[in-house]
Amino acid sequence: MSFYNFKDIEKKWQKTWKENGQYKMDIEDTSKPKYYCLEMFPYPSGKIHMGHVRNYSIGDVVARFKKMEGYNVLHPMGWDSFGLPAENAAIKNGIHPHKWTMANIEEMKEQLNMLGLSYDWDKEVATSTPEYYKWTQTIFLKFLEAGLAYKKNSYVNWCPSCETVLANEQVVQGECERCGSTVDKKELEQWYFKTTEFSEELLQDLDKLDGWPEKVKLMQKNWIGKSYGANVTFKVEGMDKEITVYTTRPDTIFGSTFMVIAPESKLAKELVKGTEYESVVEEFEKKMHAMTEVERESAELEKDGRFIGREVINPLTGKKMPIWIANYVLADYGTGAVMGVAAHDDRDNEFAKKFNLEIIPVIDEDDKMINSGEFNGMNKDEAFNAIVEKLEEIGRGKKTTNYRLRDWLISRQRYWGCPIPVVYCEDCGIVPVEEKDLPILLPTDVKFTGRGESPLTTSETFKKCNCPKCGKPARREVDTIDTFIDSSWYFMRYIDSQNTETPFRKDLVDKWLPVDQYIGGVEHAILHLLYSRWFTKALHKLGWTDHTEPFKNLLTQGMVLMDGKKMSKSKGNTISPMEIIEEYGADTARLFILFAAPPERDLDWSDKGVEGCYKFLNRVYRLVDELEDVFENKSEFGELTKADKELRAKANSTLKKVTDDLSTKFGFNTAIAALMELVNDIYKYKERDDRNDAVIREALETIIVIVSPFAPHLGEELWSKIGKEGSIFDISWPKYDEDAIQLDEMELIVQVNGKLRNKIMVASDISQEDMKTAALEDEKIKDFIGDKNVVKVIAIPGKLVNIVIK
Ligand code: ANZ
Ligand code: ZN
Repeated sequence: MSFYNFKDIEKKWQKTWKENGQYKMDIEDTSKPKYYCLEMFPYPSGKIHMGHVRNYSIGDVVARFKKMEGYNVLHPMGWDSFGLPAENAAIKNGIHPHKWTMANIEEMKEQLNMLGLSYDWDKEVATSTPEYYKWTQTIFLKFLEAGLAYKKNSYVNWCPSCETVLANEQVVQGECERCGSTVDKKELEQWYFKTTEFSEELLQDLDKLDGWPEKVKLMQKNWIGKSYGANVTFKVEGMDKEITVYTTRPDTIFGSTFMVIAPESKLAKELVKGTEYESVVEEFEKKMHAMTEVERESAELEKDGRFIGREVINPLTGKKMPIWIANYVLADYGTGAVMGVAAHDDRDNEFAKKFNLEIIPVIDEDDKMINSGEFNGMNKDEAFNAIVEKLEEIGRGKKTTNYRLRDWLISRQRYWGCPIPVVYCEDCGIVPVEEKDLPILLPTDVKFTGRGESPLTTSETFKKCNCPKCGKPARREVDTIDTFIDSSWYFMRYIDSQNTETPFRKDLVDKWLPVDQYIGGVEHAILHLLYSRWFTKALHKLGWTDHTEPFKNLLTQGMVLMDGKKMSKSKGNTISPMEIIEEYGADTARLFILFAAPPERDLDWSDKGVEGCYKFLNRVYRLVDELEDVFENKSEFGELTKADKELRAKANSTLKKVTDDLSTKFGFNTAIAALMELVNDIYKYKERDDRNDAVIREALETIIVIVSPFAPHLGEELWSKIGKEGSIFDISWPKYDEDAIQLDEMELIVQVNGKLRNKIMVASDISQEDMKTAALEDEKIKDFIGDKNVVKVIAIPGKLVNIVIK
């Protein structure tokens, strides 16, 4: 007799797996179908948290199950290791970011291994290593060459606390996604990726992603924000100038009585140049800088603006319309100018009321056009087309579509990121670094002041260089690349992580993409997933891969909660995975987190639940320990009793259910529940005097196989305990015996007035009462009974039911 010594068991198998190279896989092996199981890689903060445990336990079950199902499974792990925390640690503790990061990676890797995760560490990547970022730079240069990367001057989101610019996606409700500070605006020349190049593909291809949650697709769709409308051109009165507006409602043009434009636009400045309104625009623009884009787009925004002394002429009514600057008009959406229609747009209505501007309704309650000249009486949808046609005819308009999606601002004024491989030369301008000179390494002689420009400006060795084109002294770009770019292609690098010639081999990536199952937090629904999709499309366009979508199936796991609240350091309600592993073992931690809730749902932490899972694993261990002698004889099933048949049916139907739960629906919690039932049944069965060893062997093996993806250390231990050679993870997932399950049922003959009327299937252990009910409720029998009276029902156990009617 022995006991469930999880500490020794887990240590032993982790060591054995490592020594045997258990999880190494050959990416070139084509003898089996491929399966790419990927979990979002972590930022190496140094410690894993429960969210990681959940994410990686889910992935590990999928990877182990798929391998046992016969796939060649790629299951890699790595590190999203550039980013601000390393730099902040450098400022605070004087440790170099590289050193801090590498130490954290070592620590976290050890923790992941303690969870018994089946990663092939030969495929590992860390985005902050020159071996990785060399290729990020190569890709940047390819994008630059193809016009997918460019530099422009614009108003950007600026976090005053992180002292860096942020992409639109990184501004959450007006606040910095990282630190929560209110985001400012700043005019800067910055690098962009042309995300808008693929707006339409990014939208259209969402339809192909059947394996993605609808809510994630909807979030992306809204973020891309396609709208249909027209560009309409207005002449400026008394000036040789035209203004084009974008409108989704050309049908309302007869009701347009004023024009509003973005206060910070070039257009506003041009219109007032040399007039008394110059200072009006200047002052109002300053006011706008204190506001975020989100505030300005919000419906609650109190409308404000200024008349700027000019008028335009409405191309259809010929009426003069005053031009105003207004806080609710954004410079970089549409054309930055709007035709104000006070009667039909809420924002324009509020604005017109406040400043006493004319309000003309042009559509009545029945959606019929009024006050609209030749278009009167038309339905508004008809008028939409008719008016656009008219505008096109007179050369004043054109049908257009617009996207909310903007280009992606990728430069960051930070040290711990991938250097942008370009130099600035007085004579040649922006010059790309030559590919043979990559990687441009991060210098080590920088000062972390925590203030001002990129820390790279403090490195003399870095800044100075020679122009690759003309050889004259030049200056290196000191900004680094947004870390979201590092994580936009890591799933391709895993496939060919040791390649020293190119980022990856095309044939391998073509074979291994798309990722068959991607698993991660829903907080990445827009940023990371959209960027990765864009990257795949961009690389496809450049001929680097045949694929246009990176992730075939996506599972977004729920959060781990504590008393209904998110676990977080600031709330002081975190539970450390290491403590749980110490006290109960990794297998218990994994089992609990997979059992407590379906993966997409939030999960409430419960000490009782953990305790319960621990007890269950103990129970499994004791059961095998007590019965292991049965594996010493090789007896056959022989003549089976009813109890034998029932246990066989239970074992096989459990295997069937678990196979189905794991292969089609991530039913981890229901699979574990079924396993628990089977364990209970064996506990009862083993007390019988007439127990059958072959039946017990079958049931126990089933339990061990089923428990192994969830609790791999215990699965492996029990497998060897019952005398099996080799790893349980090298066997094929067993097939259930359909006949054994059928034994659970029997054919029941149903007679009406002594004549056979139907045969129905019922459980073989059915009671006499249930036999009668089953017969009476059968549809065919009901028809025979019709409206006659049932006088008597006779049940003969194991055989038939006779219904007497009159
Ligand atoms: C006239 C009009 C009448 C409008 C009406 C709407 C309703 P979406 O659907 O989001 O694309 N607009 C255009 N450019 C703008 C900018 N830079 N800043 C703020 N608002 C802008 O919105 C398109 C509508 O938003 C456009 O259609 C325009 O107002 C406004 F009854 O034109 B509409
Ligand atoms: Zn030059």
